[in-house]
Amino acid sequence: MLPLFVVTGAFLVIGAVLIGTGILPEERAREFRSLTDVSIASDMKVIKEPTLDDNIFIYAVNDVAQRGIDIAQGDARVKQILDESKAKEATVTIAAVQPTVMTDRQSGKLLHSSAGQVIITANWQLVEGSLYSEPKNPTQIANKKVESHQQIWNILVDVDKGQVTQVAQQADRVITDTARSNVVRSDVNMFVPKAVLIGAGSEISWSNPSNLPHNVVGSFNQTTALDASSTTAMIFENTTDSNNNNNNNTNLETEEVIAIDSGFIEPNASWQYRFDKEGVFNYLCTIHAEEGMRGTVIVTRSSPSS
Ligand SMILES: [Cu+2]
Repeated sequence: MLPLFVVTGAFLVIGAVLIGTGILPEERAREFRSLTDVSIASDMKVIKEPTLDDNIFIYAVNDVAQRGIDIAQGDARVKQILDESKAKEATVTIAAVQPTVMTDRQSGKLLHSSAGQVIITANWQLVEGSLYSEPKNPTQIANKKVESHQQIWNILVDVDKGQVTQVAQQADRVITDTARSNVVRSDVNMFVPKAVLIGAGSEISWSNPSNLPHNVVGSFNQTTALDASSTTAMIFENTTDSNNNNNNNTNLETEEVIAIDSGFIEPNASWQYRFDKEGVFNYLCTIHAEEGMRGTVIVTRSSPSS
């Protein structure tokens, strides 16, 4: 199998490359077919993957950028941001997208910019005013009011001096919507709801009511038989589980990973995918990965009674 973090890494690199071009990412990304056009080889470093206790995802575009994260994490203001986000059970993404590293042609030495940038994004969602922390079946929350919140901080660091030079908070984004059955809304720049739980054979539709294109890219890890009681743990534990040496294996299948790429979902368009087998699909919008635009679909065995 292809480990998820490798694939994810490649997707995140796309985002980083796009940021670096200065062209609107949406325009550039229009040309991409993420799964075929981009080499997986890169300096991209996933520093921390989310766990059940600590839903923080940290990555850096290269080793020098990673120093920016270390510097940022030592800063009191950044610590406060992370503490407050944790209290809200937010999904946090910390992305070090700078500095540029280049090779000096004459000396062959690696050069880098001392101005580092770290983007921290906190996402959290509410259903009828309560934190949406456990994935639910979309039919359970259909017609209920869903609020999706996103806060982004731009942290500038001086990599050479080892200091945070600026902490700037962008305006909060809030999306309020009425949940619809089996629809995930792809908006600026969040998936709402961020995680859903469905039975095998169900179809999910990703709508795009925003004025930007988005995509749905990731690995559908068709893991062993799941039941709803173990699904929460599966969100984060599906990446390296290769030792399914369970003897009680009548319902177990060979682990199989399907790479899924929606291509562009244009404004006012939608895209559907039917999940025939149980498993976990962790995905992101490659264009807005650095803003934590990611989601999860958990597919359980369809209930025999339904
Ligand atoms: Cu997007």
